[in-house]
Amino acid sequence: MSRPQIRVNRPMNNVSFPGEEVRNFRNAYPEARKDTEVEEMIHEYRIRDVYRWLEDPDSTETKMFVDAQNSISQPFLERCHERNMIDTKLTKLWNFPKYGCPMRHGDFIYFFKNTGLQNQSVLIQQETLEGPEVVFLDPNSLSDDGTIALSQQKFSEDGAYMAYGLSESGSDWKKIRIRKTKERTDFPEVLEKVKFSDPSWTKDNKGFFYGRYPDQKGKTDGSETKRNENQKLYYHRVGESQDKDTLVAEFPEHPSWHFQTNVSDCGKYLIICIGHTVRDNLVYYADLKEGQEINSKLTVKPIVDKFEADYAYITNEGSKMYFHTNKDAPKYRVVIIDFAIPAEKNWKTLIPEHKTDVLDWAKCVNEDKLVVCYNRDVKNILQAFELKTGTLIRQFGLDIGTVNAISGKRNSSDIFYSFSSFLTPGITYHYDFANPMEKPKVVREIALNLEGFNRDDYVVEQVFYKSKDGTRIPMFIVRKKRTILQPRPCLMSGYGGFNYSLMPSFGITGLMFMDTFDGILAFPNLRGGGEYGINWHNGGRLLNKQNVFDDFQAAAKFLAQNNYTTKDRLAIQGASNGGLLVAACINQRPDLFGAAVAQVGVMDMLRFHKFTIGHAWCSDYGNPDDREHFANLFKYSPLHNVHFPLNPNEEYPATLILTADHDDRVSPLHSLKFTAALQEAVRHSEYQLNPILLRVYTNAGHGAGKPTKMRISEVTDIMTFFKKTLNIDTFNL
Ligand code: X99
Repeated sequence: MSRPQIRVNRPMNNVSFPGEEVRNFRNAYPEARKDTEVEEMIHEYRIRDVYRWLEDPDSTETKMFVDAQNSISQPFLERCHERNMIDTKLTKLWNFPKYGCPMRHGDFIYFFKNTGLQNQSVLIQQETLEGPEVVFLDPNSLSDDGTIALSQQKFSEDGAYMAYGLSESGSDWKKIRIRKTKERTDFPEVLEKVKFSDPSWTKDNKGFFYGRYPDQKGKTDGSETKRNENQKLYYHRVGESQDKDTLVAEFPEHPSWHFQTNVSDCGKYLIICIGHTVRDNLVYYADLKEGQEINSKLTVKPIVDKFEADYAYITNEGSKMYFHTNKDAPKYRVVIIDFAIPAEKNWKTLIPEHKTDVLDWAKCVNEDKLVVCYNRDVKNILQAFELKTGTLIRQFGLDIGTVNAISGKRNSSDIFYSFSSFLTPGITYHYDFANPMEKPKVVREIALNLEGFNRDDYVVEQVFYKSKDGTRIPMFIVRKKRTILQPRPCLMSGYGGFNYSLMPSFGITGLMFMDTFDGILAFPNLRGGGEYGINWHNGGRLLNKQNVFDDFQAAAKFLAQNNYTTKDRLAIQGASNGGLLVAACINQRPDLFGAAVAQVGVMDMLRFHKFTIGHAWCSDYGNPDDREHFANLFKYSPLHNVHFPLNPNEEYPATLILTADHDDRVSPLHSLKFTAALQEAVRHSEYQLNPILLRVYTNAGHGAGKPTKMRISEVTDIMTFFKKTLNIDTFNL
């Protein structure tokens, strides 16, 4: 083992403020040791992995690398007079009360509320919508810095108990506790080693099923990189310790399997949806006999035993089970599978696939109604159908935007649903099927009272542009109304993967960018997403993944050609799979972008499957152990495609790479290795004047549950970075 060799050539603390250095950083980057001995033959490729040592998060050398990077990026982002002004404005913009969608459980109504700047939203309990608000669970009281987040909650059928998961420092790991809803006190037990699993209560309110991972050596706090394998299904009884839990199902021959369970609405079945990646699942079930103790393994029977489509349980009438599926329906349908005669030829379609719209989800309420949400050209449509006949009975009017949440129960006639869009932070409606003639009532509207910000000054337009292969790609553009378009600073964000649809949503970051820089926002809906169903996903995954990058690059060209922006004013941003998108695109077309922010990205496409839940992404990326997929991944893997800029067109845009020490979804090693390789590649190029910076946050993870204070500070970093690196002509604070 060679000695740590991190050298910061020119510590930035020497750079004087306020005349700080913005360009020409090449000599400042730390020199990371290249271990030329790590070399392997994979398929017919000889692959060197000189920064393999950065995969160990605990080594002194890795910690020194992170410190050295932060010691450059932090002063860059913090030592400028604009930062404080940006921080002050952002904090002001953020400070308005936010409300979640109310939900009824037992005798109470619950909803999340944030007064404005609270680190974590508080779960409020009420007896009636108009009644007093009682604090039911305040995560802010659980830690000083707001890093303990409430990451899941499931109420028992009678509403007497709430099983809830707490996550620390942004990790995917959860600790489950149970709260009595009347007393607002907890049972003593804490269930550990839980992730990727929602509890499902049995209808006798005595306990719930949940997935647990085996004990592992070393840490289990989210800073470790160990693969998540061998999840098992357990039953927990309220009031007992976790070691008394009953193992109800395990599949040791399939270590990658993970489980989503539902206790059927009638209580007589446990439906187990089994995934091995993040796409396609099997359906198994077990009988739950009334009054019978769950104290041994359940007998599970397969209904769907091939990974070829998605299935999600909606409700059931006896043995007739209603599923949301894309089996033989790329835009999804509602199908009835009778567990008594499960052969596929006996399946009945209740709501057939729509010609153009994607059926996103369906929920059973009022005993006999299905509330169904569609996606039509990246805008949601909400409708109600008869459960018995599949007849459309109602259309809920909605503006252009997204249904973020719905709450309702099969045995209750009313629903709450929340809507938001680019310029609408949130409206919650109440509708009661018992009074079908009454219109949905607005129960809460999040008000934006921002000084100087008038929603009517802005427009949202949807354009359709042609990608490299001629495919028509939708894109939302949000901007100030103007009589003539003039090139403005533009923030373009993308994701393009995992069948996930990037729907219109409200964000303070976007508002801040538009207001402060007189900027515009662009959201292309790239292939690989779910916007047009499974064929849209297929168009941007596996051997088609390059299409996603082509779609993003075509969007940049469209925006410049149509006078929305110019290359030196165009910033791109993406997180997670979107971080991969940004990194791949700056490697492929550095000439199209002025600045780039890649957050928590997947950067080493040859080894992503070896860490935490990475193996589950083979459904989008392909399996590197497969020769053909390996060859494809090698072509775009950000780590393996950095270049030495040979001329000004090959200069990388100003690039900010962000990650966090407790990100156990996408391990920080991806960003660390990519930064080391990228800085090394550009180090001796006279054409690389834009900075390449890495910032590693502490006590933070992939993004979920991040305290408001840290969110604001991260957005401040990003905005400060843009202010210093983009061509910004207006600075309005
Ligand atoms: C995931 O990796 C999801 C992980 N995950 C499960 C859960 O596999 O959160 C699972 C099973 C049961 C309950 C909860 C979970 N995802 C979600 C991908 C993208 C996603 C992800 O986070 F599919 F949308 N990635 C990070 C993909 C590449 C970068």
